[in-house]
Amino acid sequence: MIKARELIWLRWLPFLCVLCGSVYSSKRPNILFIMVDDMGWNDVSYHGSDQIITPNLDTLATQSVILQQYYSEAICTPARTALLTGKYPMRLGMHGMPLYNSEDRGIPITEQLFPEYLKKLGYSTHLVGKWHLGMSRRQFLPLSRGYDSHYGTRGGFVDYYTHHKVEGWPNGRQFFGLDFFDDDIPQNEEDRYIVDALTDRAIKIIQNHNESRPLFLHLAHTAPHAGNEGGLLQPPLFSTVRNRHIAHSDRRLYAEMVTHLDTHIGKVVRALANKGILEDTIIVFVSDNGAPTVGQFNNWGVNLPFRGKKQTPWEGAVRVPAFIWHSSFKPKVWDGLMHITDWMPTLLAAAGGEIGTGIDGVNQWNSICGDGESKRNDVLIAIEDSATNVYAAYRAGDYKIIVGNVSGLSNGYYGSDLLRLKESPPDYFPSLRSSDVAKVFEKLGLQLDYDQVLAMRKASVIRQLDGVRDLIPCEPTPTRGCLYNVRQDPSESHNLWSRGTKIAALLTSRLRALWSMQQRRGPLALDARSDPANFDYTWVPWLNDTMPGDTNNTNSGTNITANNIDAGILENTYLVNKSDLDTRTVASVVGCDRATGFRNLLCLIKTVI
Ligand SMILES: *[C@@H]1O[C@H](CO)[C@@H](O)[C@H](O)[C@H]1NC(C)=O
Ligand SMILES: *[C@@H]1O[C@H](CO)[C@@H](O)[C@H](O)[C@H]1NC(C)=O
Ligand SMILES: *[C@@H]1O[C@H](CO)[C@@H](O)[C@H](O)[C@H]1NC(C)=O
Ligand SMILES: *[C@@H]1O[C@H](CO)[C@@H](O)[C@H](O)[C@H]1NC(C)=O
Ligand SMILES: *[C@@H]1O[C@H](CO)[C@@H](O)[C@H](O)[C@H]1NC(C)=O
Ligand SMILES: *[C@@H]1O[C@H](CO)[C@@H](O)[C@H](O)[C@H]1NC(C)=O
Ligand SMILES: [Ca+2]
Repeated sequence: MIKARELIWLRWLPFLCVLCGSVYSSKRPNILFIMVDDMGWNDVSYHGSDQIITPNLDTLATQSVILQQYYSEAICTPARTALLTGKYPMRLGMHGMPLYNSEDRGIPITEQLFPEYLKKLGYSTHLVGKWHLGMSRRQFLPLSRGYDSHYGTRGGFVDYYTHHKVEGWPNGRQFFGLDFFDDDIPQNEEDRYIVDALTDRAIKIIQNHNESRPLFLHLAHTAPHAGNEGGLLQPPLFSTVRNRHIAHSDRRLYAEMVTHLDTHIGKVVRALANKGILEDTIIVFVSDNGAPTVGQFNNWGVNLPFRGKKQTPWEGAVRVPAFIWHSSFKPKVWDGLMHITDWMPTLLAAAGGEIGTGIDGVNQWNSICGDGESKRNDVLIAIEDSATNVYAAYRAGDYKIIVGNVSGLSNGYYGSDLLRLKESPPDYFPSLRSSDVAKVFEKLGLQLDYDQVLAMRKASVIRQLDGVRDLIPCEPTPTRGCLYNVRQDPSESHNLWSRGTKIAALLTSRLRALWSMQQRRGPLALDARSDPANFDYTWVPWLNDTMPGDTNNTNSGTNITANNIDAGILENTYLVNKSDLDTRTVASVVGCDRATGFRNLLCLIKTVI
């Protein structure tokens, strides 16, 4: 007997051929790209946790390709830069500290962004939610960068109810005003909970979509990022409490936000089904970076079993929930290495378009479709060169090094207390069955299969295979880094630096080469002319596109002029040794020494040299 699950694949078979085969048909898929903000690995239930139940996401995820080795950037602006350019943000001076609203900086206007590529393929392109890639000049805004419409916020975060941002400067000054727009029009009268307002707009875009064109809907929720300092946790006020079983009050409020987000993502999927375009829509779900469990703008999200938190070089900052759904996909947990820069070439390939050249992202489409090997061997995880911290992290094959100065960062394990339960959580499978997504799937002939869902869920749990735990977790010093086999040791608790000197040398050398390609950033430059008090308490562009920058740290114009540190701090660190950068090659650093026993690395070298 053919099971329901198989039936739906038969039913959707035509799309399977269109999408996964090399032959491109004239119908381009719709793309719903959902990015949530600051959600950690342990904040969804499909990774195995019974604490915050996310039935809509789990129903989708367990019918998807779950990306188990997916890396994002450690923080908002770099993540969004990488997504929309396909480049490591350090090439564009967009790495490190995220943008202040009052900075005259954005993605260099010489870059062609992902929505611009899609527009050339005929897509109708909409951003609903957060931008955070420049707002000092109109030329930096979404409507100048390939989006037909933008509804939402231009900066890093806002209050969930007033949609205002309070920005604190390092010198103690405060600026505050509305940051919520419908294209150019400030939304002063809008006072709905932000998740609801964004969802409503996303649904309207789907309902009004003219199917003669394919749809790109980029839904960039601001939740569950913290609000302003005075209201970090902002659960929906008038909805039924769903998480009484969580022992810690703050964690419970956070869970209410996540549950609400999950429910509303279900509504968007339902809208696609009602429109009759779900089968022909690719749905991507990702978080932009790991949760800030502690510290500034903490939201009580949890990244365990990963180490660290947002804005660190540890896995907790960059290994985030990620999956891709299409009706033609056979559900699986894909173990291939993937980076956020890969989305642009991958989804452009799915759309039958040009991939773009000179980028760091690689096209993973056929690998994801066909359960193939990853098309990438390595990931540049972080390069931070701010005045206070200089560090970098890099993964090649299964190995990852962290070098530089991480003192002052959060290098531990956070949130185990937050995971405590005081009563039983809702039953898992019935929760999924009653979700919007499950009901929509049922209507289309896909009945959730208990064993299949549990098998997917089990396969997406992170397993710690290396049982050795250092007494004191490694932190890099000026004379040595930390080295981990993150496939065996995803919690980064067993440092291999002294055992694996050749690997460490290889990875350090390649990291140096990458580091030499970075577009350095000048010191933080904030412009008081941005003060919303000058503009009826609204954050608006305060510079004309043609006006020269007040500082040398702007990315406007054709030249990037961020390079105004002469005796830069980098020269003082052991990592950047100019004489090393040019001459060293991979081969000269490490021979193919089979005796080390690190067979995986040897394979890697073979493919790299
Ligand atoms: C959709 O777009 C096509 C082509 O531009 C147009 O002919 C058609 O009238 C549109 N349909 C609706 C419902 O607006
Ligand atoms: C490391 O950074 C901290 C600030 O975060 C600084 O105080 C310290 O001096 C730095 N250490 C080195 C060796 O540069
Ligand atoms: C920018 O240009 C507009 C119209 O061209 C003008 O009205 C406005 O005053 C200019 N703003 C600044 C800050 O120069
Ligand atoms: C920008 O750079 C120029 C030349 O290096 C320098 O004279 C000027 O003071 C800098 N301006 C600012 C605001 O840093
Ligand atoms: C860009 O830099 C080049 C070389 O430094 C200079 O000649 C040119 O005038 C600059 N262009 C702009 C728009 O600043
Ligand atoms: C930099 O490299 C040169 C040549 O390889 C070496 O002599 C020097 O000691 C190195 N400097 C540091 C700080 O490692
Ligand atoms: Ca974020």
